[in-house]
Amino acid sequence: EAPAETETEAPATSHEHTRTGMSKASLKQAYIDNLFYIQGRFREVATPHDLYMAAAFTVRDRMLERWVKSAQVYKSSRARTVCYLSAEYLLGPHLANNLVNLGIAEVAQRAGEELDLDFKAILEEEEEPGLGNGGLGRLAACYMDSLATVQIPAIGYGIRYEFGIFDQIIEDGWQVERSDTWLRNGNPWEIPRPKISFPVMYGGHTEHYRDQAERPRVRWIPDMVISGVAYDTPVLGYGVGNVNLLRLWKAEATESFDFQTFNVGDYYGAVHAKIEAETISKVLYPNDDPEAGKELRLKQQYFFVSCSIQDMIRLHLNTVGPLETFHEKFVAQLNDTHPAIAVAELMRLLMDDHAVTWDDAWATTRATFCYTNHTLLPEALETWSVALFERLLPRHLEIIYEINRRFLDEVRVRYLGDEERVARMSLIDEAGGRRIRMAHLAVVGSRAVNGVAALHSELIKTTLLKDFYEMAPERFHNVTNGVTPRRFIVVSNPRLAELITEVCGHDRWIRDLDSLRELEAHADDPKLQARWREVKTAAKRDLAVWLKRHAGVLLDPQTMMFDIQAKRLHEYKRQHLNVLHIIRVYQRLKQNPNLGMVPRAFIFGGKAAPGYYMAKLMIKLINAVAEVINNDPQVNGYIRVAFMPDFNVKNGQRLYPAADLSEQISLAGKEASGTGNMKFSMNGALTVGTLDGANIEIREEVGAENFFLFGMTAEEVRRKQDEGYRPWDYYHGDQELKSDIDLIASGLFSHGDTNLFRPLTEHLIHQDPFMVLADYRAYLECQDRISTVYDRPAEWDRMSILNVARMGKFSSDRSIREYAERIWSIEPQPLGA
Ligand code: GFP
Repeated sequence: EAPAETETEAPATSHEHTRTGMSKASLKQAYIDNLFYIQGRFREVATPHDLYMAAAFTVRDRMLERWVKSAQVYKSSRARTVCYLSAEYLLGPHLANNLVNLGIAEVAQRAGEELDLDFKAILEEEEEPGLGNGGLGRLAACYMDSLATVQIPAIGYGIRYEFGIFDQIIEDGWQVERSDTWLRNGNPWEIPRPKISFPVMYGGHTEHYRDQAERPRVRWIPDMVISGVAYDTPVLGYGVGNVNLLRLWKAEATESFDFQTFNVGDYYGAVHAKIEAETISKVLYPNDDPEAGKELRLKQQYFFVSCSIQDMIRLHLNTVGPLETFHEKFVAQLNDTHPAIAVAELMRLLMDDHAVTWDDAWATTRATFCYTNHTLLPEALETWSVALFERLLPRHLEIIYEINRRFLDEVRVRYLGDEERVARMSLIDEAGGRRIRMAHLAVVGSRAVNGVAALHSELIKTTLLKDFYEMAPERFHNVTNGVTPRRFIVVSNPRLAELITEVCGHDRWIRDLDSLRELEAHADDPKLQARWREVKTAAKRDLAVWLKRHAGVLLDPQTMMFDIQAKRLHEYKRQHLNVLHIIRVYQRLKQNPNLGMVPRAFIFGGKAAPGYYMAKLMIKLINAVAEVINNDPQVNGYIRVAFMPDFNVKNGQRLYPAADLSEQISLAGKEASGTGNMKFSMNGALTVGTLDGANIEIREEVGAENFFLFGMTAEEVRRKQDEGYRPWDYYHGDQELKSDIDLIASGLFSHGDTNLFRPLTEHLIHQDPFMVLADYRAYLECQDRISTVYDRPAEWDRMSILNVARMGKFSSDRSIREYAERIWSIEPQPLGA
């Protein structure tokens, strides 16, 4: 039985339904009801997880009302809708964020207190859906938040991976992967829609025939059919009534297929088919992994794309009507090339299933898709072998060939006799084994192409897609990435949010981040500076407590500068450059123990792809250096090193508020944008960074004097590469650099083992593809400047306040408005909260 009502105030009034009411009384009653009727529990026997589930359902109820209303309004207004196609959504925990967006975070907390609930513990209980690798997946999640907040009707389409990105644990300094079982205890935020399901075909062959009107048609006879079932998650905007839809597909065996097999008595065959079908949405592929090029991944991509496009066509036929207007109802954004097969799939569905002619289908397709590129790294640009396509998607291969034939004819007419250009632009890479260039398919099939920061978009035009840019410059855009201030300030850093609101005298900044400019006037105020510092120190204390528990490292939040690099492990992001700096400081301290220096905690977080050896070795190196330094009493009063295990959204939220210094040190030209750089800076960290990705724009916004810049420009990098880069010369030309690398090689950090880190040190000395050695000296000098400024608190605090004040541009609301205006031509559909 539910516990007796203990509160003294009046119970929920009759006009305030307990499933929708926002008063404290309603929330309390609803919570108890949900615990009782949905969990079948009462307080005395409820587990922490039961308590969390009841909270989640209480919040979800309040979202569903708004969701239904949004759907009704969008349907009747036939609103133009964005479909965001993304293989990844790195959502992070829902509960706290939804409380904030509903505007009931405080009242819910009070209701919780009165029910004697441990609010923090309930929030901690939530398992985050880690349906993405890093930046790209998290960007998709920020964009979902902003689409709803900016009131743009949107559907996010993706895959409901049963296992998201692996959990990382650290054993003996090495990364060990554990499978992520986020669905184990159920997911209260999703609603299964077993009736919204589509068949997805693979393999087999095509047949060309003439239909009744004697038109040439094609049918695809697959040898495998599975079905995709929709799981819907509501996405509520901040302070508005708009709720958008995140629709993720789960792969299942088709019923009919199952029954057929059962009927002929092949029980094991049927079970096998079921397992094979379900494998398709089983697991998220880690980035940079050799396995990522495998057949199953292509099956996944096609799986979610096919379900999504079929769903869009269904919605269109249900609400608006003829397929000629499909592109007026929908615009579809391709998040990288993972969903690029959508171009061929929409063509196929229009022509083969709906008897649309090639020319009309092509016009519709070209008007529907837009493509965002997220990387210039050659190894990250997707290609698929023609042979694999032929086996798996024979009909799509035919369509791609035809798109290519027509496209290359255009190129030939435009550039007479330039067959080299034709070969460069072809959708098929004929060199070596023939491969399909997914980026070219995405570009040719889209009406707009964009990069994710100004520099990146320029580099796309001058390098990666130069030929395409020359042919149709008007289709190329830049939309600099952004992040949501709801999750990354309000939810992550409530103390800072409160202080900002107090200083500004309003909380409008949460959806109008430009209004943070109002802080500028107070940047020199010693009273604000002191409180600013208190807020930072409190966040550092929280992090220190967590790291003590989970990494076994003791850090002093009071005296130490928290210097943090948190992002996927990758050589281009240059975590090893950071390590070389740590080793330099270590050596200096060993040579001169009385060296007066600013104490620093060097903190790292990030996962390495399971098959990316060098990245895993970098994790081992960080932990090995940590072990030596943290145990050396001569230095450990000044420096400590910590590796945060399992960097994910939840743990990121612990890091961003606690950073004094944000490390954004990729080789110029390699990081398309970065978004961690924005999250840190929004929380008052100062950046040490190269002129790469969005760093450049962050520096422009906050002012060069409030940003610690070092290193080569992208242009200088290119020139140096052209001249023939020789890391060997740097190694021999800089005594300190040599001694830092030699110290790693000496076995000091590996209990005398001189082989362990050899692959890393040798690679640096002889190849160094990301020019760590070339930027080493500039980085050290910059770090010395940083220490000097940190020693002058008033100056540092002022810079920190100005960083936050000038971060308006990096709200994902701004990014979404730019997409809406410049790329999608779509208007907001306002709905009151
Ligand atoms: C990629 C790029 C980043 C960029 C994000 C989002 O991130 O520079 O900020 O996409 O556009 F590399 P990852 O998915 O590779 O982390």
